[in-house]
Amino acid sequence: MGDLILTTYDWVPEPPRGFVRDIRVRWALEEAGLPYRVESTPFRGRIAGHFAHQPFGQVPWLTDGDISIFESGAILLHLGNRSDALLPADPRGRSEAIEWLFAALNSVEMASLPWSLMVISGDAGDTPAWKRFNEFLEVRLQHLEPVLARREWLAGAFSVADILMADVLRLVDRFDRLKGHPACHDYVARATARPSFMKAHADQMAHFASG
Ligand SMILES: N[C@@H](CCC(=O)N[C@@H](CS)C(=O)NCC(=O)O)C(=O)O
Repeated sequence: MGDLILTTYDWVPEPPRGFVRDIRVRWALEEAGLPYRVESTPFRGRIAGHFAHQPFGQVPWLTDGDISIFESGAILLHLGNRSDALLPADPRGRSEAIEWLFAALNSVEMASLPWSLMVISGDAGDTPAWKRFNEFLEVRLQHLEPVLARREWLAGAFSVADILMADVLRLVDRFDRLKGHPACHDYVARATARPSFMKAHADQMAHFASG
C-alpha cells in the first residue's frame, strides 16, 4: 500500500459541481481518515495518459502506490479493504454492505441516471420515453422506501454502501424527486449531514472554483 492519490478534472462547468463522482472517493477517504492528495487531469481535451487510468476518459480514478483503479464502486471497495470504517469486518455485515453497494450502482443509479439526464436536457415532458423512465425510477424508490424506513444505514454501521446510495439519491433529490419518499429523503439528509461529506463537498467545490 502506498500514497493515495485521487484524480479528478481540473475544472467542470458549474451545474455538475458538487456532484462529480470524485466526491464519493473524497467522502470515503474523509470517513476513514486516510491521508490522500488530489491531482487534476484536463477536462477540455483528454490527454493520452488519462485513458491509461480510465479507459472511458472519465473521472475519478485512484492510485494506491503502483495500483491504479477506476470506477467509483471499485475504488470504494478497494478503500473498504483498508478501513473497517468503510466496510464491516464481519463476513455477514461485509457481504450485506457489498450487495447494497452494487444495488446502489446497478439497480438505483441505473434508473436515476437516465431520469436525471432527461431532466437536465429538458426532455422531462409529456412523452412516452419520459413516462417510462419516470416510472422506472418510481418503482425503485417505492421499493427502497420501506428498507430505509426500517434502518439508519444499509448494512448496520455506516459503510461505502451508504456513500454510494446517498450520492445516487442526492442527484434526484436535487430535483425534488424524493418528495413522496420521506425515508429516502431523510436518509440523504442524514448521510450528507456527516462531517466527512461536508468536507468532501466543500473541497470539491473549492477545487473546481480554482480550476
Ligand atoms: N461508472 C463511472 C462513471 C464515471 C463518470 O460518469 N464520471 C463523469 C463525472 S461524474 C465523467 O467523467 N463524465 C465525463 C464523460 O463521461 O466524458 C464511475 O462510477 O466511476
